[in-house]
Amino acid sequence: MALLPILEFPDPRLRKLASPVTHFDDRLRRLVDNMFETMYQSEGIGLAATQVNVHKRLLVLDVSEEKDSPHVFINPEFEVIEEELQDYQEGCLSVPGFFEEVSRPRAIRVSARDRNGETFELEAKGLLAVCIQHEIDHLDGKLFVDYLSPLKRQRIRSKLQKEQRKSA
Ligand code: GNR
Ligand code: NI
Repeated sequence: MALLPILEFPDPRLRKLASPVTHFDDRLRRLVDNMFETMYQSEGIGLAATQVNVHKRLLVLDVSEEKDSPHVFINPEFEVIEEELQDYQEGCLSVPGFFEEVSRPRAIRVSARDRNGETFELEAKGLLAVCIQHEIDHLDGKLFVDYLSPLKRQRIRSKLQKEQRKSA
């Protein structure tokens, strides 16, 4: 297995639209394994392929306390089943060190394929619903900072760019 480098805001590659996965092969399963390893090592609860510069529609997540509930979603789609919004203090491995409140629909129904290409459906609420919506946004080139005011987003951008210049 291998750790994959994570792109950081404002990297323009985070804005790419991911395309559907068409081949459910060993190469895909290796990518999934490497994404899990990268997510757990970074102490994230989710990771979208876009964040590791692979522009395919797949994401991994594990929102459990025990870190024993890995889930893969390939070509995921969702519909809102409860329009009422919930606020959650979101963070992102691609926006390190910043946490801000974002409002999203409370409950969703998701359909996706697993690593073998089998379709499945689930209903999600709470943190799982937040995380799935956050990850699908990544596949569409969207970041949680896009929901913030332009002023907040600009401040985050400047601070991160400064950090990135230091470590480059
Ligand atoms: O690790 C993560 N924590 C988190 C907290 C609140 C809302 C969403 C997230 S997802 C994030 C990992 C990540 O960046 N996934 O794309
Ligand atoms: Ni993220």
